[in-house]
Amino acid sequence: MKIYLDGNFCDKETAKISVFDHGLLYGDGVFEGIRFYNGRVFKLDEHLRRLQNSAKAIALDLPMPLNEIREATLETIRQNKLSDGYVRLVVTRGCGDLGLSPLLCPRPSIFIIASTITLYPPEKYENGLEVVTCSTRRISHGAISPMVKSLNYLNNVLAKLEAIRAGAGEGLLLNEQGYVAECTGDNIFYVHDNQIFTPPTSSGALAGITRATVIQLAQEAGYTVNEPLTTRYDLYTADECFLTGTAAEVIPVVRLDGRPIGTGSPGPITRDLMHRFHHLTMSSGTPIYL
Ligand code: PXG
Repeated sequence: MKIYLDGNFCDKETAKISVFDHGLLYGDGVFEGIRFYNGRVFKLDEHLRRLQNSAKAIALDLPMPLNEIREATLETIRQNKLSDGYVRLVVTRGCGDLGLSPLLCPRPSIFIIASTITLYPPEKYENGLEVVTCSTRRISHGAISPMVKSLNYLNNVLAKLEAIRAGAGEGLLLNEQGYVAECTGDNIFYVHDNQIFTPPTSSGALAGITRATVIQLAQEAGYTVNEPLTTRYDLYTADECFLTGTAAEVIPVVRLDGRPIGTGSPGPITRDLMHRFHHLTMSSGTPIYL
């Protein structure tokens, strides 16, 4: 496996980051998870734009222009001769000393891994996931913005652990006001009376690229999509529910906190959108090999 690290390609064994890197010491950095399908990178420019915004929000200067990061991403996939998989693109604050100040980190580091990812067992895409509400709340806008895809994922990691310990496949995160934000690495959608809903980003949902894609696909298919403040009651009483994310794609949810959602099986609108999403991933994106 070839890893891109600060301008060079190196083997997995030699791709190392310093123990003085502030990405490791303080979670000081940003990342993107990007999928490629059928020789094309899905929504590459949307991911790069979000990376740029995340970096800007934490006052991190990207180590190179966005078009060079774009090319490095494509070249990393080429070096590994892959046509389907997952890219993890990480920018850290870089090496500093053992103090918080980012001013002591002269140069950010960037690395790009092209590999594969499986978030949920294939069976769950057929039969649906069980989700539980976590006691861990989504990080608030008053702390680090939940819009930033930062290397600080401990909140989400602990929420995921809660879900696993409760025997569920995924955990639901509420914000500090008790409104539904999203899941640990996915956005959430639900259906009432053939209309589609998803919590607004102001509730703490990441502005997911899959979320935006599914909203657009749904609207093009003639569905109404709204983004209201959402409570667990809205989910418990929904006809259908599903999650979206780069790693998850579109996956049905059939139980929340022990209550069956709708019929307790994946619903028709969920299946329709899964199908439309799959079709789009297979027929669009930035070509890797020209
Ligand atoms: N919410 C959170 C908190 C996320 O981290 C999403 C929603 C979905 O966003 P996108 O843009 O991917 O539709 C994410 C993305 C992983 C992994 O390693 C996690 C994500 C993406 C890729 C891989 O578990 N989370």
